[in-house]
Order: sequence, then structure tokens, then C-alpha cells
Amino acid sequence: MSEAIPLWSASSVAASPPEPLDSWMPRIMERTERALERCLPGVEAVPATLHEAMRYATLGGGKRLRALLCHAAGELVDADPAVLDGAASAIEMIHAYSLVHDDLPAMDNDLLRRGQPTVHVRYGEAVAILVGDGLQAQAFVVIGSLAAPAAQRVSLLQELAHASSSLGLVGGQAIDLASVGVALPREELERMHRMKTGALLRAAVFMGAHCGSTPLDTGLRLALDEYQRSVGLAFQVVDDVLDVTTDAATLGKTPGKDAQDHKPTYVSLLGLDASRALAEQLCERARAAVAPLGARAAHLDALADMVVHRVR
Ligand code: GRG
Repeated sequence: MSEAIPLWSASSVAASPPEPLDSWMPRIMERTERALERCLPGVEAVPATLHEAMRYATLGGGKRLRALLCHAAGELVDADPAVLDGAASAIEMIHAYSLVHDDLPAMDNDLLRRGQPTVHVRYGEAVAILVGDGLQAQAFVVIGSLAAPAAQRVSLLQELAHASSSLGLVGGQAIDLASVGVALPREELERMHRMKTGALLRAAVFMGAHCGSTPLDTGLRLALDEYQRSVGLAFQVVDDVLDVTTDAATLGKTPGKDAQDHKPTYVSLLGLDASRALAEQLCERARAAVAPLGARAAHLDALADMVVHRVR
């Protein structure tokens, strides 16, 4: 008879009630901002304009969802908050780089991001390309320099490098660019999003969990895998819904671009109501995946809800 797989280890049973989301979330966002300020080269470092543009691309905006997921997963394993700050900053730098490159004229050609002119509009296209390159490398510098055991740093590097690779967000972006005007079947649309946006969300969850001092047991790994798959897809379905239902002032980016660029979306494939219903189902699936982990998963649970019910 096969042995039952434990869903959590004895050491991960909650000891104290979780901090309420309405204080936890701004606290983690604030500490992520401070950590990013420390991790990015300052404008006094040469070349000043490049570093100014890297800071413009990264600081003072964004929902910091990936950093929040990383910290929330870290709570399951009693991770050191300082190590989580480094991991979360590295993920946010990769995310910022992907947005800067995605906005370039050769890609999505967008003028507005996080309510501000995009990096190429403000600094020019060549600088924007270098900002992405610089942010990507800096993310790995940060992880390599963490005050954590070498094996832990290697796990974090592997997660982040894989998510950033041609099997992750770069590959997803390539499929996206090749899909203009193409009616992708649902499985292929899903695969594209799992790579383009899901891979980094997955990395955020697993990197948080790798910040603990012991390797992940199989039960926790399976629970987090189900959670990240559901949240990752829900994020994209909601992104597609918001793209057709929300204005630029709320979104901080240009709405309706996917339809305008003849790109396949969940809304174009399933319609608005079915897309909303799918997002709700995925939210419930994510919450159910972490429910057996108890109170320590309260912030992961709340983030699944936030992803689906956000307004931008
Ligand atoms: C250019 C290599 C390369 C990759 C780009 C992720 C990606 C791949 C492009 C982003 C394009 C895009 C707008 C996709 C929709 C989903 C998404 C990632 C939205 C932005 O993420 P949020 O909403 O952004 O978490 P904030 O600004 O809140 O951090």
C-alpha cells in the first residue's frame, strides 16, 4: 500500500494568527519598495541615465503581486524576511524588464505603463532595451549575493532563470507575437499564458517556498503547484476581462490593445461572462489547494481572491 503524502510538515502548523491583509499587504509592498531601492544601482553610478531609467522602470508603481506571492509562500516555511526581500526584488526586476521590452515599438508598442510614459517614450528606444538587459542581469546579481546558503541561492537562481527563459516568459512572448490575427485553440492560448505570465508567477510562489531552511516536502510542493497554476491562469483571464471593461486611468496602461492588435484573448474565445465565471472557478481552485495548509496560508488565500477581484 502506498504511503499517504503529508500536506504539510509538523513544523509548519500555525503558531499565531496571521496579520490582517489590509496591514500585511501595504507593509510588504513598502518593504519591497525599500528593498528594490537598495538592490538597484544608484544614479551616482556610471552611466547615470541608464540607472535613472532602470529605477524609473521599477520603482514607485505596480501592484507588486509577485513580491506579495513570494512573501506569502515564504510564510509557509518560516523564511527569513530579508532573504524574501532579495528574492521578491529579483522577481520584480525581471517583471519590470519584461514590461519595458513588451512596451517597445517592435513588440506591443505601448505609450503608457503604470500611469506613466513608457520607458522608451521617456528615455528613447535604445535606452529602454538596455534597461531591460540591465534589470535582467541585476536580478541574478541580487540572488547570487543573498546572505543565504549556496544551495538555497542555486535553487532560487534556477527557478528564476527557468521562468525567464525561452521555456518561460521569453517563449510565451514569442508565441504571443506569432499569434497576431490567429484564432488560437483554448489549449494553445493557455500554454502561451502559462509561459508568458504564469511562469513568473509560479517562480514567485516557489522562490518564496525555497527561502525556507528545509527542502520542500512533496505534499507542500503539490499544493503550491496547484495553487500557482490556478492563480496564474486566473490572473491572465482577469487581465483579458479588465482590458475590455476598464479605462486607461484605472488600468494605468492602454486598454483594448489586444482586440485592436487582433490578438486572441479569453474574452474573444469564451466571451465576457464565461471568462468571469472561469476566473471565479480558478480562484476557488487556488483557495482549495492551500486550504489544508491552515492559517499560515491565509495570505496566499487572500492573494488568490485579490487576483480575481482586482480592478486594475
Ligand atoms: C518582452 C521578454 C518579454 C516578455 C514579455 C509578461 C510579458 C512578457 C509581457 C507583459 C505584457 C502584458 C501586459 C501581459 C499581460 C499580463 C501582465 C504581465 C500584466 C502586467 O502585470 P501586472 O498587472 O503589472 O502585475 P504591475 O504593473 O501591477 O506590476
